[in-house]
Amino acid sequence: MAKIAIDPVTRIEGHLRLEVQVENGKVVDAWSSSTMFRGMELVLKGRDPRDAWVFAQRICGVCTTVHALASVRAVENALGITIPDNARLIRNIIECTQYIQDHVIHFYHLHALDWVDIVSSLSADPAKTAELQQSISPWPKASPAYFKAVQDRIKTFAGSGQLGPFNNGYWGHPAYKLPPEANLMAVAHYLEALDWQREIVKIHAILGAKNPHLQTYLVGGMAIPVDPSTQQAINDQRISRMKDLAKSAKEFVEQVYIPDLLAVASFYKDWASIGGGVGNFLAYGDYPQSNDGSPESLLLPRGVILNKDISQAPGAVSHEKVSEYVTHSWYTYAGGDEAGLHPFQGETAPSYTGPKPPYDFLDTDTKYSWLKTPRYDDQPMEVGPLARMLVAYAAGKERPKALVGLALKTLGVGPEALFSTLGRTAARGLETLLMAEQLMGWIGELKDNMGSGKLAIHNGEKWSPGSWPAEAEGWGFTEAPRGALGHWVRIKDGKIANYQAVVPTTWNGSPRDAKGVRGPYEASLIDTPVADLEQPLEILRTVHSFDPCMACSVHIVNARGAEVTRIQVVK
Ligand code: NFE
Ligand code: MG
Repeated sequence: MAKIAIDPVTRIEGHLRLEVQVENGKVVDAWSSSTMFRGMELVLKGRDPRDAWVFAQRICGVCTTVHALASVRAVENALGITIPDNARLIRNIIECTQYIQDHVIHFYHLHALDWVDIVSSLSADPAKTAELQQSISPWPKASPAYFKAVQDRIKTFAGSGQLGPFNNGYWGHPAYKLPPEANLMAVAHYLEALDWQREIVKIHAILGAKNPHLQTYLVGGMAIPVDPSTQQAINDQRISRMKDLAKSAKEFVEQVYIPDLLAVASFYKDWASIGGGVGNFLAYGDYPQSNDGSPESLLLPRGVILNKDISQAPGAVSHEKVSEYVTHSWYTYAGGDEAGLHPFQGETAPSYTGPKPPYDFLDTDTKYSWLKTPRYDDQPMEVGPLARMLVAYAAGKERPKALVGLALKTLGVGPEALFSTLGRTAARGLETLLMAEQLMGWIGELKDNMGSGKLAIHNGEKWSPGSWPAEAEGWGFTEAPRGALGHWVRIKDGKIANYQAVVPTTWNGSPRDAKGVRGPYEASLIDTPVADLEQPLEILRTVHSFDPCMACSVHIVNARGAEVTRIQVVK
């Protein structure tokens, strides 16, 4: 029996520590701890609710814009404010662009090196790599000379003794299974994706003035005018620029990401039975196709799946069933730490009781994380692309169902393979394709509205606090790239009385609840094989498949004891 700590887990956003107990080469227990606290919910108290989105958006530097969206929706919900159609479309386009950029970055820059051995790519035959590339996709960057140039670039890095961004990998680990040519192809796409992601996100610059942290949200709509007759607004020229960007984004997803995903997955089918997790899935759903505010209007449906049961329609979701526990978190609740609180009654009272760094292990019988523990109807829930694709699948949504079916058929595995590390990673890719297919449509609808003189972008009817009730409360749901995101706001006398964000990584990375039930990261690591305790590559595979973001999920970093990754082993 050995216990290891990985701290910090890298190629994620923020500070995550994992403690894992290993017996006979397999994980038998796991604890997930966020080692950073930020307190953004406290920053929001007392402010004008119309300003909340500007602050809430700073919860993260990765998923940024979804916090602005959840925030304006929460305030609109509290005050009964509706938005014009153009605002709905612009919000959809912004969010969809974010999914596509974020998922591609995750696959290539945060997750691929768990499966792709950079050092092995140095021994690839560039001509055979070109053959492989041409056999899986019509992507034009496919010549032997191109792959030779990529290989030379990596050799120069390696020759200088500096692998740069590829330093510190577990190269040569026995769990790497790709042939050298597949490794070289993936490395080429890692580098291409760095340039590609900078282009697609220009849609954010067009609609939001910049990225990250877009500037054009407003309670009641958006602050970017739509007007074909001026240079300062969304006009025909900007629409066609966005269409060009959407077209090349879709090409990259279709011709690079999806073929790579399937090619890599075909070597790692054993990961279709590892990393399953809690088996419950929650999706708030998103991308309204109309302005009626109904769950039925959502392109990605809302629903809850229990015990991996996708044979029937997902259950309905009510925000009232969400609660957060702090039994194992470094917070206290005024009424005691055993009961969960609904976010309207939520409290953010930090109370660190953990060890002072440097320390060996956390006392996981007590409090051990800055993450709270969200539960839905008292159950742990996995959120994210897998949850969304499963809910869409179970709801019988045609396109998601077809994409999931196609992937399963290509890999020769059954639907049970979805409940795994591989399923999580595959679902993210399929969702990216689904969204890349949608993007052009919303840009087209915006153009059509403009053509027919529908230029409204903001509904100012209830803009003035004088028209608000003395007290109001509201909730805003979105689906952030990493999963279900909710903001809850209570407004009193025109100011924020309480603000709570319950975030995807808080759901997935949560510590145990009051009953001792593990969160999704913790549960998914059970039974994971670990070949080498000093190089826990397999653990990274599963935890990376969730795409952790601790910045979002804890919303003070202790500078003491700062180290570059520490793998600590006690045998
Ligand atoms: Ni900071 Fe986030 C997303 C949100 S987090 S990345 O997606 O909301 O879990
Ligand atoms: Mg919170």
